[in-house]
Amino acid sequence: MTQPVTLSTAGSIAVIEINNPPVNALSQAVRQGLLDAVVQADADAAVTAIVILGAGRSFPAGADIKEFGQPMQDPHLPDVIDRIESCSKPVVAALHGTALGGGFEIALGSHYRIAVPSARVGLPEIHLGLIPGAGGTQRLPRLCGAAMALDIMFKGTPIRAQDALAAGLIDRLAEGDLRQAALIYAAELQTPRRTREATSGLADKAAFEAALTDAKETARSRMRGQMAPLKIVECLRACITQPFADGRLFERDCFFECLASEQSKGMIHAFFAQRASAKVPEASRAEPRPLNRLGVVGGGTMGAGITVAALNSGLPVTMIERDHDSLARGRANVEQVYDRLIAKGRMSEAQKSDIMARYQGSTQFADLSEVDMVIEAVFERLDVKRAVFEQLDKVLKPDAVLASNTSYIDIDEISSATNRREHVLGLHFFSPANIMKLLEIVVPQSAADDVVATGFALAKILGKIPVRAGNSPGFIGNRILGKYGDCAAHMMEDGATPYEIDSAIVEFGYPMGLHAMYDLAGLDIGWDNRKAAQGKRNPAERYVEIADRICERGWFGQKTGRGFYLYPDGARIGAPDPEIFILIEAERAKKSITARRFTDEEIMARYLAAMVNEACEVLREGVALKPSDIDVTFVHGYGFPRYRGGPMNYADSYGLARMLDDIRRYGQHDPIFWQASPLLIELVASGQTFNDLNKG
Ligand code: 3H9
Repeated sequence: MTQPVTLSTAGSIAVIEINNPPVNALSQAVRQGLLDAVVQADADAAVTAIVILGAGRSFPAGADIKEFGQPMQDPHLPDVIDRIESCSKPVVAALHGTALGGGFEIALGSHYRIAVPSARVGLPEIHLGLIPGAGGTQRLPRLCGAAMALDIMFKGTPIRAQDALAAGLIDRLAEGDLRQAALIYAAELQTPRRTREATSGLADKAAFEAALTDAKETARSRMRGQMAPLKIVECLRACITQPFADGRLFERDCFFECLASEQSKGMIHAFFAQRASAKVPEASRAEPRPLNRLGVVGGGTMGAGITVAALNSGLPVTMIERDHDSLARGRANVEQVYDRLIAKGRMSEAQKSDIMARYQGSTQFADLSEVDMVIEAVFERLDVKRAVFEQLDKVLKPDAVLASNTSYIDIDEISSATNRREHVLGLHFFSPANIMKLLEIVVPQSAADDVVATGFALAKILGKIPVRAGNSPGFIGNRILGKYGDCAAHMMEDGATPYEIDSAIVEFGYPMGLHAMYDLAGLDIGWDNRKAAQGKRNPAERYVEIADRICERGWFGQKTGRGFYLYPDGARIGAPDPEIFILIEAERAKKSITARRFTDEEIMARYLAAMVNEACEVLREGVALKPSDIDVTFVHGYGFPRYRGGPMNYADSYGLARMLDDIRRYGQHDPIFWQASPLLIELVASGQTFNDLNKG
């Protein structure tokens, strides 16, 4: 078995190489190997300096997240890093790939840092509900001050080597071979330089304090409800008020407090769930087809958003519209995205031109004859989509993949318009398609394995988070949304105001409430669907007409200045509308409902029970393959708080038996709506959790 850490020498320089693929995570074996190597090199009289580097694609990308949740084993990373910093000989960290978390903390504990220009460094622990726990909160501010350190730790986004150099976080960029450059650098160095003794970042105490005050405010407002940001602020306060050793101990306590929290467990679950969602049976059975050129049919909001996403990732795109005017509008929709970036100073005209050079527009389907994949993004109506697919069938090359961007429509009904059903799949992009990360990849029965694999390959190219969904109405996300949306409507008719419901949802951790979200998306979309379903609904099922009454008035949400909320003068945040109360009261009166009060707790218990119960049905029918795919869908597409891991992870922590009891209790008044899913009943009977199902 290869050793995870090796020690060799190049002349008088000791080279410690970490080799733990794929990302050199700092497992127990790596920590032990690193410690042993450092002690040995430090004691070796023939060694004048030490270089630490990572084999393969990266310097360590952090602690081994898989070890979290198990008892911590010696040696602890902070102690290993302290030992590195205490070395009597200069230690150089040579960085490439992504030096993140504990990996970057090793670099900060080393005496000098050199990096290849493509390297990125950062402290992303906040995305796992954690704080940097191996000295990062104490060493980083000593080098670059509080404002930048807080920015790095709060955003958690890696920064480029060039920016790290400018901020004094690394000392040199390596030209050419990193190992060679690090050896040359190490040979020049005479004495250790310990970050724990650095003072430049602490010099301006007033600026440090001001940055802490700002960060506290950000933590309380924009990162509301999360524990890690406030802990980071506390650690930085310790950094400026206490000696290094005490600050380090304080950081350690805070780290373990975060690690033990439900928030961190939820976020770590979300991390692995996201990676698991890309692993689907079809992709393990077949290679994706080549994807060098994309076609997009339709230049409206979705088509333009998809085009931008593809252009940004380097793919050339041919956009098809039915006539020259529509095509001009489609191109304008694409250009508008870039023009906004230019106006904000985030893009240059030259960059826009480079990107737009990959764009081609046409009114002729025949111009798609060379593309590898086409995404149809026309109006959400089956007949319109079928007509497009008939055209595509005539012009595309034989192995091209045909995809329909739809949020509801049956992909089988679309694919049957072609003579190549096995080449067709669904892609449900979320709006704005160039921003939202989630992509539901809808797999109809007839789809060939390599077509599905190509859908997942496209997601990777576009930087999207893919989730495999079966071809059932609403797929995973919108189907479940439909159910808890109905549950919210029931509560509204029974006595809760839309504003109380939204406030409970926001309090739970969502960025916005359901009704604010409806207003943003446009109430007319749901209204059209409801009108289309008229006559097909089970008359015994409860139907709440409040939203219909709102739409009948032409109040379609933000775009009309009025929906569930009022948006005076184009306001983006809505204000409660007194007329909505009157309208709701009239609906209650029609059904002789006496309004009752709902606590936030009851609102969320019902809302989440409706969500999870329907999610169980989605699982039982195989529309989602595993509970964690549902978590990914709701965290990345529907605003479910990431620190709760997703609805299924949340249900596990709430207790499935307790949730089933809730559902049965609600069902006493509305047995049709609240039918407990057989899967939930089975799980409770067998004492299993959703997480057990994830493990397979
Ligand atoms: C920390 O460091 C705490 C310290 O402050 C204090 C400690 C005391 N551990 O994402 P990918 C796996 S907290 C274990 O698909 P990419 C990942 O699951 C940590 N495994 O590749 C996947 O496995 P599989 C702070 C890890 O190229 C495979 O590697 N660090 C870890 O798109 C490939 O990953 C972070 O939070 C890990 N740390 O992106 C960094 N990282 O193939 C987290 C990855 O079985 N990692 N794996 O599915 C990342 O952000 C990305 O993985 C990275 C590569 C950018 C590195």
